[in-house]
Amino acid sequence: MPSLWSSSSKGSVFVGLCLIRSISFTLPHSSSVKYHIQMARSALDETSDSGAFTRTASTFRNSISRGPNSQFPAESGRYHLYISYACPWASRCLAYLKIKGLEKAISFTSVKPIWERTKESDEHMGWVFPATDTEEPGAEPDPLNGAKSIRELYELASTNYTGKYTVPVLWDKKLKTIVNNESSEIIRMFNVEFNEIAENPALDLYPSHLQAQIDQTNEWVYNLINNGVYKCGFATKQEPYDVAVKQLYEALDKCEEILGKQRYICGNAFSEADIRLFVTLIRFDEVYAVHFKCNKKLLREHPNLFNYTKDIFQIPGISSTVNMQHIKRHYYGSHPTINPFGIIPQGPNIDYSSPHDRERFST
Ligand SMILES: N[C@@H](CCC(=O)N[C@@H](CS)C(=O)NCC(=O)O)C(=O)O
Repeated sequence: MPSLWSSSSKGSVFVGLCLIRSISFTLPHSSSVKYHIQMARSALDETSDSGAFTRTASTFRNSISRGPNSQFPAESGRYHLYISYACPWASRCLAYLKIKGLEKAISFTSVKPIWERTKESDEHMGWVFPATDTEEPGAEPDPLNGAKSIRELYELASTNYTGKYTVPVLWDKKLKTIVNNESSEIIRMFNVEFNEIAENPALDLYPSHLQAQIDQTNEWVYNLINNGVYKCGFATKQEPYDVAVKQLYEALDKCEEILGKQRYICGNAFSEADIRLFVTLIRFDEVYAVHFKCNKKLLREHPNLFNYTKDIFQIPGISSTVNMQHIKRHYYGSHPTINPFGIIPQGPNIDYSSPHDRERFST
């Protein structure tokens, strides 16, 4: 397979890699479950012939639960969360881990920010661990399996896995497998299933009276904003880019209007929908505006959205989940089809710990 990193043949290589095939397989520890996945080796392969970015679904979809007969019971010390600080999906899991007070119950490790070769025998580029504690501030060697890459963890969990090697990965130390690699499900587990051991069990970010509203908000926020910025950035033709940008800015305008009337996106109570929106907003001006060509209007030109982002950043525990060095180095350094020389823009270095005006709303 030709290398995506070969600058002399970028265009044709990219088109050549846009082959997505289907495959069915069974994972260990879930004998009755057949997984049907779309083969794509990285996000860079997820562009169709029309030039539009289409994300493939996550594969490992087991649940940790409090139930007595659970295959994956909510035990302290049993699970490990593998993340990249760069990744918005992994960061929302880490945000939950922090605000629910699960740090003693669930350990976590971040990989290095810039994708590297994961094997000598092929060209795949992906998340890798540093060799030592000091090599990369914020990242650590894999403490459980001594894996060199996230890919190795997927290969330990399943011998015939051929999908993407994504973070987050929720790992079971006892069964030595991946419980779940879908962040929207991991955060729901963290919200309630560990309440007997969480330091903050009373915090419910998906309360029953708000569930319908949160689900409905998540739907458009995911499609138009969280994934919307990727649709802008990974489009390989003008038209899908134009469509994605239009939809993104309509959705941001909608948020700006909602946040002019209430403190949070689903009312005056902080909820799951806020964490899901926040992880994209915090990356917006530093990365997406430049790297993904979302520059029609900056986040800091939306007064309500900008102050809202600061408000959430200042919730205890959240700022520690934002490592802007990792975020910038990852995006600008890992997508050679978008930024072939890996130059990292110097600005804008926004201080999200500065005062905001969101206390004007009652909570
Ligand atoms: N559906 C997944 C998406 C995770 C995802 O796309 N992670 C990206 C990083 S932001 C990744 O690991 N990509 C690896 C690759 O594309 O090879 C989730 O929300 O958990």
